[in-house]
Amino acid sequence: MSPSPLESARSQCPYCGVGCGLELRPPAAKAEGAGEDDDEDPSGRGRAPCAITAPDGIDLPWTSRGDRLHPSSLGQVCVKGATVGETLAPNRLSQPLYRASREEPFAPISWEQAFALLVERITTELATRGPGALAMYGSGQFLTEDYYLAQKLFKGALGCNNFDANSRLCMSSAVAGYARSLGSDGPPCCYDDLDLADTVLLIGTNTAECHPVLFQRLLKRRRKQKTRPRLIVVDPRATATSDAADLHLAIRPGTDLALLHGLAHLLIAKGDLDRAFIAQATEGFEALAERVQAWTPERVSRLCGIGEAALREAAAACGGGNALLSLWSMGVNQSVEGTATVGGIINLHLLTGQIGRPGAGPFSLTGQPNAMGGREAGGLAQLLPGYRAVAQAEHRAELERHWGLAPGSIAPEPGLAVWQQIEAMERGELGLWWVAATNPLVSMPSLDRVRAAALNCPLVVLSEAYAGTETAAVAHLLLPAAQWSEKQGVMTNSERRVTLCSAFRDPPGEARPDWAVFAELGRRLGFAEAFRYGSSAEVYAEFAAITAGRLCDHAGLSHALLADHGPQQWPFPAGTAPGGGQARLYTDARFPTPTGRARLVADAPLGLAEPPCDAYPLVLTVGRYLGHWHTMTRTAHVARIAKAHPEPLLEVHPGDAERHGLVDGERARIRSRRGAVTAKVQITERIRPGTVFLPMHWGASQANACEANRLMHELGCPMSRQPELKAAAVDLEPAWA
Ligand SMILES: Nc1nc2c(c(=O)[nH]1)N[C@H]1C(S)=C(S)[C@@H](COP(=O)(O)OP(=O)(O)OC[C@H]3O[C@@H](n4cnc5c(=O)[nH]c(N)nc54)[C@H](O)[C@@H]3O)O[C@H]1N2
Ligand SMILES: Nc1nc2c(c(=O)[nH]1)N[C@H]1C(S)=C(S)[C@@H](COP(=O)(O)OP(=O)(O)OC[C@H]3O[C@@H](n4cnc5c(=O)[nH]c(N)nc54)[C@H](O)[C@@H]3O)O[C@H]1N2
Ligand code: SF4
Ligand SMILES: [Mo]
Repeated sequence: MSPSPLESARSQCPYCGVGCGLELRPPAAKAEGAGEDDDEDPSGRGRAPCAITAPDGIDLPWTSRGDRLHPSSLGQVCVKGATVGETLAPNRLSQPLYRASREEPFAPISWEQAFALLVERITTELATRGPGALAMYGSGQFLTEDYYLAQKLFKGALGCNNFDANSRLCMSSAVAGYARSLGSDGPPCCYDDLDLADTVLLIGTNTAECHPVLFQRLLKRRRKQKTRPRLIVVDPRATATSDAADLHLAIRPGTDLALLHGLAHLLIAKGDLDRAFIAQATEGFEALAERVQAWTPERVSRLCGIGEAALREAAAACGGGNALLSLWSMGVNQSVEGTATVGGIINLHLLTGQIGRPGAGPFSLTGQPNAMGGREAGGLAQLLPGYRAVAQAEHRAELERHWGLAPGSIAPEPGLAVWQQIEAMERGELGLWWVAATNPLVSMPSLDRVRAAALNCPLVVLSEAYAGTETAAVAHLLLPAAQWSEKQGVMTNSERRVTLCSAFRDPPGEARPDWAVFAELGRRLGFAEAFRYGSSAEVYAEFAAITAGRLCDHAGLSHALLADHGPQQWPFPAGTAPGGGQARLYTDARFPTPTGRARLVADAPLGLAEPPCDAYPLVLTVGRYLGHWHTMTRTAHVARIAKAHPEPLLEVHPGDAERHGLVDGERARIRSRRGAVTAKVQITERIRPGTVFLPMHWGASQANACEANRLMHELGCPMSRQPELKAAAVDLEPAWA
């Protein structure tokens, strides 16, 4: 699988959903002077490191640089992509480990023994309690092939829809919102729209730090065109993103939907609408007009805590026939009204006809590198592969035919979303909780409850690439995973572009690709034919065929085509010529709803699930730093990143700091209804009064640990089941008090 030592390899960056192309070079090639012409973002943060330090050639880091041939990123990278080579070898899990109880230390076992344990547990549960006692919690960091085989194994072979993924914490409101308004999931835009938009509305997204290469693309155009695009940022904090904005609406957390209704109110009041588009391509205008009537500029500006003039300015920039591009991520999705807020964003586009046109559309920025592929492969508890839904009988029947299963094999009820999996464990209803490529003991809300629930499950399995993660502390069986760079497969980025990620290094020790583990288990559970694959290319070929005729049509794609012709956008039906994928969806203003019309939705704004009160007077919001990736299993090993972000800081407004007796640089205790953590205080005007911010990255196993999610609650959006990970009510006090 590995290329000869001097070749370079091409892949998609395994971090964020921008999905930049990377060109990877082995240590020897680097030593020959490669890297001097690195292309990186103009901020200068992306320079690839000088990597050769160790004496022996095997574990030397590969180096990476932007792949100029990749159409999504055109050679750009950020600091994470540029340093990924340094993260691949250190601290890996290299053999299966097991312990019968959490009181014992882990001991090595063979894969043979590991599979025997899994088969025994699964067959026992199926025979006694049934498939409902099994659950898997996977990840947007799976390859599409990993995702697809997990669906085929759980939802198909085992008749168990309890597969959910960390995308539940990330993209599920976008998935639900697109489906509700447009009839299907699927971001309709492409990155070229960044170069064509007149107005870019960045709502609940710190694009500069979390999707840096896209943000640099916006800035590059601004440097050239001065007044275009106009940038409007909606975020309770000042961020590197809002620093570049023409207009920063620092709204009170949880008031996004009211703001969006306020914008719709102004557009309707001024008749600043695309009436022909509304008449031909939408439904629900009257109900929306009635709903937003009450959201007057006065009321909205008071509730959101922003000036009325700013609100009017934003409405004028969104309307006026301007090409409007909305970008959003977790500040919108991670909310009890996440799906409704996504609907509010899409409303603006439908009212102004700004969708399916160059430079325009509602563009959800996906977080993880293959969150999109996960959606395509059916990787949430209510989905099936090919943008299909468990609840639809004809979709289940199609999959049963594809998979050669008896009619009725796929259970008709959606499975347990991840928080429901936690509750099921609390009640003792799960006999197997299999976690793969995610670290829930850092990233889930209500962490103390998650920990106790996991300890109540008799077999917790963790498929993981690295040793010593927080989730390993609650596991019985650790399966060493071959990770990106060591397994071949595809990922889809935010603009629906599919990139083949090649295997260019050998996995450590006995580590295996996740898809190969799922296939082997399927064969051992009695599905020898259905899970007989010679390679991941065969797995992908099967998946691609299943998507034929669906919106996310991959049927014309294969590993071979992607290797020969580079990354391609879907829809890509069979017979499409390379480069012939579709850049934008809905260019004909027809939508995949029963009527062909998109739906204007009109929800009542509800605000936060846990609003501040006398006992917990502040809103804690939790997000990300530029350099670190989630729970730091990879980025903690990069010296340059650790130096840039040595520790978590609690951002507090000066007035709040004074009220709570806090001193800059000293430690504070942050308390919510669920627990308390401490962190160093950073007093700053950049955060809204009444709001404080912590990063999500430092779990219990890190130096400077600060388990922010012990404070967060699990209440989620009723439509998407996405938890409100952006807001919990907290109180502060000096840590020495
Ligand atoms: N550097 C880095 N980049 C990443 C990741 C990473 O770990 N590190 N992870 C990737 C993943 S999986 C994801 S999902 C994305 C996340 O990307 P983003 O969503 O951009 O990142 P966050 O920092 O979680 O949150 C974005 C902003 O939401 C704001 N916010 C909080 N509450 C509200 C609110 O009520 N309304 C509004 N409008 N805004 C609010 C926060 O102040 C924050 O600045 O990043 C991806 N890229
Ligand atoms: N309060 C708060 N909480 C949040 C968020 C927030 O904004 N605020 N954001 C949420 C969001 S959007 C997300 S996406 C989650 C992210 O949270 P997690 O998914 O828990 O974070 P990661 O650290 O990316 O975890 C991925 C794990 O998979 C391992 N891994 C890497 N590659 C492979 C592989 O190929 N196979 C296997 N088996 N393992 C592999 C890594 O070592 C790592 O331990 O956090 C969520 N939690
Ligand atoms: S912007 Fe995202 S995909 Fe691109 S190099 Fe940075 S982390 Fe990787
Ligand atoms: Mo995410």
